[in-house]
Amino acid sequence: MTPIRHDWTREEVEALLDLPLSDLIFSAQQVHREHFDPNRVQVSTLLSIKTGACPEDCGYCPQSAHHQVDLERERLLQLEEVEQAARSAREHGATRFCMGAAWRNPTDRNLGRVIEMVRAVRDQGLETCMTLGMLTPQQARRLAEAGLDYYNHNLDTSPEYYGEVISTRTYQERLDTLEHVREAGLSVCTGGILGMGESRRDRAGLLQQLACLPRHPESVPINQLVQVEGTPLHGTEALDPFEFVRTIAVARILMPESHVRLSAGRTDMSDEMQALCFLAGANSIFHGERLLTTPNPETSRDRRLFERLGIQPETAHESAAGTQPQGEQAAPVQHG
Ligand code: SAM
Ligand code: DTB
Ligand code: SF4
Repeated sequence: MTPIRHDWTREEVEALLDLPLSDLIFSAQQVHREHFDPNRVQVSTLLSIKTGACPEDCGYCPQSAHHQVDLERERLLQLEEVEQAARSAREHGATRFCMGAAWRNPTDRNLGRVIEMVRAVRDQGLETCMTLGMLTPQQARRLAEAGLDYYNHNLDTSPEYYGEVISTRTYQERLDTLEHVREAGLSVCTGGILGMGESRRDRAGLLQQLACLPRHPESVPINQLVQVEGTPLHGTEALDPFEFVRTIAVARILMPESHVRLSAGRTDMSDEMQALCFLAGANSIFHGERLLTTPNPETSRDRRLFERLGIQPETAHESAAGTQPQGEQAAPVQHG
């Protein structure tokens, strides 16, 4: 069994990224099969519960008030609208419902309203995930007490490249929120965005940060930049698709027990590219025709892709088993 490490050096991570692709995928597949059924993929659906007018200046994001983007702002949704969207997500096969708000951080009053949403979505038998910006330790505890399962808070890129993309907060603030989330007992979802003009060394830096957290995140979303007109990163040179696949494979090797999510950007990927990502160890996706504000593949295309690849969606029970403390997971699935 591959040991779980938290002491990866940047050079070690870069050496993995530099491997011949075939060797890299082979290693990633070996690790993947030790810990997961390779033919199962966890499925989540996203809903933007508060859209646009965000005070942060993230260069990739259509929801920042700093950029001129053609986007309709929406206030915090009503509870009934969230309940309806969750019902539809469940009917389309999602086991987790992820709610995102364009906030730097929630106010305590807003937190009260999102807590009602967590309770309502849980009552429908779905796992819950929220991404609301920075949290204080007390806010993280309130969410955990309400029964929230996951909190998403991305590191996005390497510590050195972060300032090129965002100026309104620091990398350390991101790490602090992740610590508050972990200490509150929530499952952690954190990853990044590729294709923002970063170097391979930056991608290694992001992966090193994630893999050297005191406990690996249960979920690691790897997004490909969705280029939106009016954002500063619109027009960035597209990333070589193999570079994206390599990053997924290295995330799988570094964090053997984590779900690695093939996240934003699938609309721009061929079915063959997505299949390569699954081969490299990706084992979760966002399903549903919208991410937060941008398009995601049609549900019929995803269904057909799963059929063609022989992939079954993970059940809620299976995905909950993956959130046990590290080294204490259920016995790995045997194949062959
Ligand atoms: N405001 C909160 C925050 O930033 O943590 C939560 C919502 S924010 C939209 C969630 C994540 O979406 C960001 O951390 C970023 O990684 C991702 N994201 C935003 N815009 C994106 C884009 N154009 N392409 C890919 N990922 C994007
Ligand atoms: C994550 O890593 N990707 C999702 C989710 N976590 C919240 C968000 C992607 C957003 C893509 C741009 C948009 O649709 O606004
Ligand atoms: Fe705001 Fe989150 Fe978008 Fe940054 S990524 S501008 S914090 S919504």
